[in-house]
Amino acid sequence: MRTQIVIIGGGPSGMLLGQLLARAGIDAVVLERKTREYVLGRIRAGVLERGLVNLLEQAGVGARMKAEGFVHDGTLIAYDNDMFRVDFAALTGQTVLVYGQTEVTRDLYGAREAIGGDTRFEVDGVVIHDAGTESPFVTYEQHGAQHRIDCDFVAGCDGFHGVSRKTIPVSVRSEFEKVYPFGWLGILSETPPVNDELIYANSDRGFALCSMRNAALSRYYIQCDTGDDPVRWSDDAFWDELRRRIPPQAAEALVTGPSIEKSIAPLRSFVTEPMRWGRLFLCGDAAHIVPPTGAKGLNTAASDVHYLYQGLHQFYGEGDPEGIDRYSERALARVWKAERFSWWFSTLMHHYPGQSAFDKKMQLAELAFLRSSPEAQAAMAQNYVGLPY
Ligand code: RFL
Ligand code: PHB
Repeated sequence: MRTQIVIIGGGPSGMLLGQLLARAGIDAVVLERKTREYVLGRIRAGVLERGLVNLLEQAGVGARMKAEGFVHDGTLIAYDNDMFRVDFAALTGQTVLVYGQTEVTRDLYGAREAIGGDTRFEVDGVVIHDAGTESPFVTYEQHGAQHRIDCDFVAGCDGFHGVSRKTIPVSVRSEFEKVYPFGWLGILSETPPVNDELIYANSDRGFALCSMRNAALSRYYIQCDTGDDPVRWSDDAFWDELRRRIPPQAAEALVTGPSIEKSIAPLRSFVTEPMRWGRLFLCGDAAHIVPPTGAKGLNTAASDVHYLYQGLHQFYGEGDPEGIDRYSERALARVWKAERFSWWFSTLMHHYPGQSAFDKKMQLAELAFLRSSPEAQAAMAQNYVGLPY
């Protein structure tokens, strides 16, 4: 068969791109390795920038997000048993929306089904052929049968472990990586959030984050060792450790309960360049990873989708390749700024194994500066709410 765009990966990047293309009358087939239930079972991002919110509205999936998402106009930063607030709305005139990636993906699946979009689940052995030529095609296996799809372009939206990035020859690919010496142990619990805004906490015992999905569903994280295993953490042990890392007034207000999900995520900064090779475009985690501090992963995936969608729209609508030709350059310019912010915020907030007393003093001095300087807070807020596309 033939389609205009083969999208590899049915995560948020692939589904958002598919939906925007469909609304512009551009055909795409989405190939996803897992089942729909598996994808929707992954608990990931929770904070959406305005740019992503706008794109979801443009894709026609804004209704539930608008009704159920929580507008956050600031965040709390804790250190030394105390907290201060960064007021996004006052400093930037903008806010963020707390609405889970699971719900975003569910809404996108619903919308794609409603328009009869072609999404193929449980595909195996995806191979991208001839991406360096004018006539690429993709082969894969599904339920024991071999398939081939010819297309104009391939969008590699298959996450960090996908095949798309590896299809770009090593001779043209440069990779930049930093692996942090810790991970995040996260739990989801059906308890009211400890606070109506997120709390990012720097403590001598390690970083902690109090987040949420809705008024009755909380998401908490604590920094852990990279080799740690979630099964070694009982719920009680998690809650006790969280209480020790957040200021006393938050620890006292914390409502605990059984966890309904518990997992560990490693922390990594990673960028591959270029994000385009011939007729293959990389989007989202397939091209870059950020540590979750600052909530930039899904939001940076969204800015890629924006640039790629604009480029394809310009190509099919006006016959002008300028947008796809400049895709990699435009996407990377914004990616690197999100990388910088996530790296800065991670470095500021975590306890590093073997951290010297001097390094700890540097973190505390920077936190004290951030607390006292409206200009420093404005720079932080500007990055947190999302840089313009
Ligand atoms: P995904 O979500 O990894 O989706 C890729 C999809 O491709 C499929 N796939 C394949 N399909 C076919 N053939 C193959 N060979 C394939 N290989 C893979 C996979 O099954 C999958 O369905 O990438 P995408 O779409 O680019 O989306 C990126 C986001 O998921 C990611 O950036 C965020 O979740 C990162 N992130 C956060 N981002 C934010 O913006 N705000 C946050 O608050 C935030 N919190 C987080 C996070 C990530 C976390 N973890 C677990 C990594 C919190 C955590 C704990
Ligand atoms: C989340 O709610 O999962 C979350 C929120 C903010 C972050 C990272 C993760 O910086």
